[in-house]
Amino acid sequence: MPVVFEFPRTDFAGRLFIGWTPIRGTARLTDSNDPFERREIILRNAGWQGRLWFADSYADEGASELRLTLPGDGSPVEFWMAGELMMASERYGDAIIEAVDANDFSPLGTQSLMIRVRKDANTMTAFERDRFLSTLGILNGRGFGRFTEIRDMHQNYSNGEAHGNSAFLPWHRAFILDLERELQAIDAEVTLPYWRFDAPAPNVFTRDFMGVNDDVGIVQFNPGHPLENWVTDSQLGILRRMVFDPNNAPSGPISEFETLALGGFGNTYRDFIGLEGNPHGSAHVSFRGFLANIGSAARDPLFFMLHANVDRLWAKWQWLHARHDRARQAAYTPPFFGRVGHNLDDSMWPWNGATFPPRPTLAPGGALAASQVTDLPGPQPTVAQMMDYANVRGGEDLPSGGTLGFWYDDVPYQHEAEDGELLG
Ligand SMILES: [Cu+2]
Repeated sequence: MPVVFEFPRTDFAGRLFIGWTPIRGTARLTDSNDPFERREIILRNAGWQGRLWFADSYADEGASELRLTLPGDGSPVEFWMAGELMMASERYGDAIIEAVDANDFSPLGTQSLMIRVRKDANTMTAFERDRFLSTLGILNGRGFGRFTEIRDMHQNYSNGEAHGNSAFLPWHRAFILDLERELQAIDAEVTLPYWRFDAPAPNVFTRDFMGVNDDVGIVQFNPGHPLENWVTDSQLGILRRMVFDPNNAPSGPISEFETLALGGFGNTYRDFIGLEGNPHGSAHVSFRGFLANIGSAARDPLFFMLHANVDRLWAKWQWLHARHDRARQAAYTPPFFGRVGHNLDDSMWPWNGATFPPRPTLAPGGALAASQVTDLPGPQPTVAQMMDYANVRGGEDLPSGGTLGFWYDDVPYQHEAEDGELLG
């Protein structure tokens, strides 16, 4: 094909995964014999699921098509693109950039990719659901897999690092990201779905997804389900009994609207962190079994979907109130007495391996899993590194490497300027 695309960051197999954060790409001509030729092309969507928008500069409003003029000398021409909100991919290659001739629309080149974002577990497709479950089952490996270490990171001894203090949200953001990256190392097309605990999720509490209650409180699955041999702490099965009707939302957790509204927790982090009690804690105790206690909660894979929603609420609150800047007290408030692990520049346990008091005496799991999509936050994340997960403050300085590599299907990307004003 005469038009070739290039992007700063692809995985080991040359695959391109993006989200809502704009990335810079280039297109160039490879077949011209005339260095003074200028060929008009159009970039457009040719996929059947994931949809992109394009722009010729970072600051420009995106559109579903973009006209570019490529010089005959083969030098690359820059453009910007991102996934279109709510139009994410289901699988790799269902989003395609196509370059066509601006005059006769003849095809000149394509690039397949995936717009990979976290989705609502209740509305994800059976295909997405089964891939997610299958990676989870592999990670658990009947109790012999890497999941054991992930589970051990969230124990009673983790309490002072992860709960009841400022870094509750950053710590759990890193924790579920660690799990998601482990899943993606097994299948790069998987993301961690979120369970909206304030809305009915009848498709989640089924025998082919997260299982249903039985009489003794062990979750039941269809035969052959990837989680049917789930083992944690040498015990087979997931102890969970719902105390709500699976066709309704649990009655405890306050709604997303109440969580995010100014009349709810308000627009400062100090107040917003109150969500640790309700809805977060209330969602946990909507069940008996593993989820109801800190020391056992992470034995239930539903934990990670519950926490993906807590994290999504934080992400949405950050977007609503422009709260990604570490320099602003309203975006992050360290604790009064500076408990280590909760200040902006503190590295977080267990990824930092710290075992000196007041940290726990052991640090399971090692470094945070790496990503094919980004170098951030590195093996030993700090509290502050969790804040601007989509690089809304980076602008064009960090075209691809500035994100943590995850997005939520309903949380938009919006550039946040120096003064905290929202742009774009
Ligand atoms: Cu927790």
